Amino acid sequence: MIETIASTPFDGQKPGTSGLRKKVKIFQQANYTENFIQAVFDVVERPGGATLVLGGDGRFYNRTAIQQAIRMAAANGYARVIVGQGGILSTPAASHVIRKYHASGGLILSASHNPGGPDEDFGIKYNIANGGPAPEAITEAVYARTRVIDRWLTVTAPDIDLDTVGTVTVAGMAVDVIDPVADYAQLMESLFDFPAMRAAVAGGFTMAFDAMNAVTGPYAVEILERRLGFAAGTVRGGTPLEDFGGHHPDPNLVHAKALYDAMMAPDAPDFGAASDGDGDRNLIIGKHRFITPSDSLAMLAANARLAPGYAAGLKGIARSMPTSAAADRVAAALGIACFETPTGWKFFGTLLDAGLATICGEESAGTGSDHIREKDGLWAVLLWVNILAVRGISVDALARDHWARFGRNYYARHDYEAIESALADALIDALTARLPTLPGSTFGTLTVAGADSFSYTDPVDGSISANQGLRVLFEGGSRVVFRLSGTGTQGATLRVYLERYEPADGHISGDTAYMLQAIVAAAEDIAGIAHHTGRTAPDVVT
Ligand code: VG1
Ligand code: CO
Repeated sequence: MIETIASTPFDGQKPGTSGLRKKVKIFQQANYTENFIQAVFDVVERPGGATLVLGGDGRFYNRTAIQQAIRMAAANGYARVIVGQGGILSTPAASHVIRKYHASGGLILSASHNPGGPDEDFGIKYNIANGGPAPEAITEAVYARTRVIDRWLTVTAPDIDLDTVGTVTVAGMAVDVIDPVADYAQLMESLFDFPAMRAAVAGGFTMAFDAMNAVTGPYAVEILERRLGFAAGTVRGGTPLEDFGGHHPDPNLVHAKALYDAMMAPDAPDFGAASDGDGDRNLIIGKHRFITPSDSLAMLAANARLAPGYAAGLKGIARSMPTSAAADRVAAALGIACFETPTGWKFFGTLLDAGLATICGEESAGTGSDHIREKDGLWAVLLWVNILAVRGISVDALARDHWARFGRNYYARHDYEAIESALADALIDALTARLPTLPGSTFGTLTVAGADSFSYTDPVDGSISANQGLRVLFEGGSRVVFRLSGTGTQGATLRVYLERYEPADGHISGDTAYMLQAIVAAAEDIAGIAHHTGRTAPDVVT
């Protein structure tokens, strides 16, 4: 029997860059999680007899939210729910399962790279039938609905056994508990040259993979250790924990420092990688060579044909605006289009669906392709291993070869976290006002060629997204970008993206921090970060 529970709206249920993210304590308030899920069910399109995919990154509150979502799905007329065993589905696996089983959409319970646990973060996002994050038109409609919602629907039913694979019935709705790894592993086998990779491993190619006690552990153990034959122990932090062992499951040089140190040690393995809370990000570090995510996108695109799934070549490349222009140079050399989108994977969906782009990437360690509609951490790792196995060279040699051909985009991101929102807004407002005066002015040796607030018109559906970051472009291809994060749960986070281009015949083997010094100084002069925020150094440099 369907029950209607009276409720009243909560403020602030506005999805950000990737779904609704808040402290667990906020989600635990009576009706809070239910209001948001009901708002999704109230606005999303679905045919009669629709299937919903459900899974999360296993963080604290995952199981509670999943049990409640199952009852609510039954009350809202879904015919079937597909849920990962233990309530687990990595974000890329969820995207694949939505597509494979022709679901009308899915709820992914994750706050991705944010920390987890009773005092940390939780998140919910909705993905549409193509497997990708709901576009802005839908997230806006969900938000509008949360502001007037007055009830949510459920059924009286006990929690299901999430740990046993099989089908159960909840108030007449079928719930399939599936192995979260099997479909995904099969997809990876269809894209990559597993025999070549197995041969490389058998020939002594070694690797360290840090799953950061997040969702990718079981996927990585199955694919890397069982199917490719990497030694037991190749996967570190392979057990998903509700609090990620107290760490931020964010694969960058700060939070994956242990992996970085191991890769810089004299006895480092050939290849190192890590993934984030929900498995959609990747960090790539070769023996004694860190690869920036922007470079990784460019290098993967340049070599993708070496993997069977991409042997026919790429249709196009897409990158988010703050991501370096390294991929643009590869696209130009390949004679294919390169698209520049706002931050967030939801902007790649239309390009992938229309067949305009094959590979996409973001500077924040997200890379993926048209095999699904999310970024995919393990996919990027496997494409790297596939390329290295076929070419038979080291990461360092591949990088040097790439820069010698395309030039090098030195790159770093400086994050200033938990700034008081009013101060961050004042900085952005002042800088926005200053933009028109910047072209032609000089900062040290740098001359401003152009400055604007990035606005994007989707080439497929014509939708416009304005205010997506402030860009200051210097002569010669260097630049600095400023934007505020849309995933944080505390105050504002200012992201400053720094990029310096050196042509192939320029200084391509420099130290990144040294090569970016002039851009860092210009960024401070242009934006007045210390003046506005009182901060004289970033909290995180990646
Ligand atoms: C950040 C990254 C962005 C990424 C988003 C979601 O957003 O910058 O590139 O798409 O996180 O990634 P923001 O608004 O905080 O800069 V994940 O792995 O959290 O789903
Ligand atoms: Co993520």
